[in-house]
Formats: sequence, C-alpha cells, structure tokens
Amino acid sequence: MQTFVDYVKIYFRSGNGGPGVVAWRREKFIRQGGPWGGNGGRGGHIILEADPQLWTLLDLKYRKFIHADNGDPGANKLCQGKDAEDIILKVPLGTIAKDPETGEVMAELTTAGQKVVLLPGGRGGMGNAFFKSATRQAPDFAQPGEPGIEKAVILELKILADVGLVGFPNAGKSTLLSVVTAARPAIADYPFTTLTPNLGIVQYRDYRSFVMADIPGIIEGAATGKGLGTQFLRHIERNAVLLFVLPADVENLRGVLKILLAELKKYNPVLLDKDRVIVVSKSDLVDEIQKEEIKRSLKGHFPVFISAVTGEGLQQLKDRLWKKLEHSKEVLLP
Ligand SMILES: Nc1nc2c(ncn2[C@@H]2O[C@H](COP(=O)(O)OP(=O)(O)OP(=O)(O)O)[C@@H](O)[C@H]2O)c(=O)[nH]1
Ligand SMILES: [Mg+2]
Repeated sequence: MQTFVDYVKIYFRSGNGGPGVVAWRREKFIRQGGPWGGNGGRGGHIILEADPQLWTLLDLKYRKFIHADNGDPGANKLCQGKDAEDIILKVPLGTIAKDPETGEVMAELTTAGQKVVLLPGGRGGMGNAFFKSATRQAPDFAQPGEPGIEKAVILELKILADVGLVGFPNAGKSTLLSVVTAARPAIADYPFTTLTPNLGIVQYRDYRSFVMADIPGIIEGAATGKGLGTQFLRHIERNAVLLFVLPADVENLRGVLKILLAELKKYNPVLLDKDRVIVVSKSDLVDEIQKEEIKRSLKGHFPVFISAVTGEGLQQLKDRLWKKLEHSKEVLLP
C-alpha cells in the first residue's frame, strides 16, 4: 500500500506569560496603601484546528517560524495584563503532529473542527498583591511570567483517500460512493449535484478498508474553467488509484473517457500516470447486446459493469480496487 508524504517542519514558539508587577496603593487619605500590583496575562497558545476544507499541508510549506505573542504585564490597581491572542493554525483532517527528536505523536486531528493546544502559552506571573498575607503585609516582589515553549514540530498528513472518482456530471459517482461506503452524499438526476468533495470508507474483506473520494463532475473544457472547472482535481492528486465512472446509457464511452483523460492531462499530466480502473455505471439500464457493444468500444480498458440498483459488479470492483491499491506506487508530493 502506498504512503503519501505530505510533511512540514515548523519552529513554533508559544507566548511568554506577562510578568506580575509590584505596585502600591497610593490614594488621598490612604497613607500606607497595601500591595496593588496585578497579574500578568497568559502568553498565546499555538493551536491546531482540523479544517475539512483543506486537503494538503501545502499552505504551511513555506512557513518556517510561527510565534505567538507574549501576555501583557500586570499593572497598577490590581489590573490583570491582557492575555495574548492564540495562534490557530488550520490543518487538514488526518494531520498528525510529531516531536522530531523523539518521534512521539503530540496530537492527531481526526474530526472536523477539532482543536488541540499544541504548545500552551506561559501563564502570567502573579503581582505583589497576590502574595499579601497576614504575616506579610507588604510583599515587594512579583512573579515573572512563565516562559512559552519553543519547539520544532513536524506536521504530517496521513492518506486521506486511496481511490478518487472521476466522471462527467450525472455519471453516478456519488451513488457509487453511497452503495460501497456509509457516506450519504447528495444524489440527483441532474448535473453538478456534487459541489464539494465527499469521502467514504470502503470496508473490504477481513476488516481492511480504503478511502474513496467523490468529487464534482468534470466536463469537456473543464481545464479552461467550464462547469466547475478543475479546481477539485487537486483533491485527487493525492489518490493512488483513479476510478473512472462512465454511465452505460450514454453513447460513445470511448469518447467520454478520452475527454476525461484530456482534461486531467491539461490540469496535471502526473494524473495520467496513476493506476486506473474503469467502471460502466447504471448497467441495469442496458441489455446484454448493448453491454457487448460497450465492451467493444472500451476494448483494452477492461471495464467493470456495475449497478447501484441491482448490486451487479460491486464486489468485483472492490476486489479490483484492492488489488490495484496493494500494488500502487509510492506517491510523493512535490
Ligand atoms: N438506473 C440507475 N441509475 C443510477 C445508478 N447510479 C446512479 N443513478 C442515477 O443517476 C443520477 C445521477 O447520480 P449521481 O450519483 O448524483 O451522479 P454524480 O456522478 O455524482 O453527478 P454529479 O454530482 O452531478 O457530478 C441519479 O438520478 C441516480 O439515481 C444505477 O446504477 N442505475
Ligand atoms: Mg455527485
């Protein structure tokens, strides 16, 4: 099984806590005011947040240093220093943070919106007012803020999808995802039902599984912006195997496949080097004679006929995909 290498190393520093201060109460009519120095504010945390809209760590590739601000010092009149703002770094689902020295996993982001404090900011120091007690009426000292943490951290992205679906709008891609996984994408009898990618996990024999990604349909001219364009193709760049979905009730499937391959190539020729599997969907809509014609037209591509209605070909397809995945090459991102 291939492993994707999507990986960045960043030097982080969480903020220092602000120092507490030494101050004294000085007001008219109060002669010997007591200690009045406030506490420092907390330094900024470094927080990771899982964002389902992100698919790679590429956005972070060129950010070598990320520092949070320090907390403000405490002030006179028991004023607490302001806490620094936290740095919230959005990362794709499946990101893990590792300590480069020990290899220890510091955090793993697996659910949308999940937030993890990677490096906490230092706590603010206590002002001298805090140290006042019955036996110590006038403490003339305050605590410094706790220092932040400075540390290199590796962010690594695990595989998100092994199989990416490619096809014209209305080909039955989302339907296929819905019958082989527990995902429930929108399905309808019109083009561009799917507007954003969906992921599902295909359970295979013996508790093995792989991930399938359903993306919006592609049309001729997509590379030049027709339809939804090719903006979603970046989501299948990381897939090991591309699954082309060609609907049985459309003429000239060889021509359809050619258009799809041409659009992929215009977007990124590397996509054509990936392993592929061709399925003819909606096979329940054609008879045996038409099937033979389709087979002839797709000669050399060994299509699997499937139907979400009758269940035809689904197990065969899973077997075929699994075999390809087992032998797929290692995919390295640039
Ligand atoms: N008869 C039959 N109809 C199917 C089958 N699979 C899908 N359909 C129908 O085809 C239409 C389109 O299905 P979708 O799964 O939404 O197609 P899609 O490829 O995801 O389309 P976009 O999201 O627009 O790109 C729907 O009306 C489905 O019910 C099938 O195996 N047999
Ligand atoms: Mg769809």
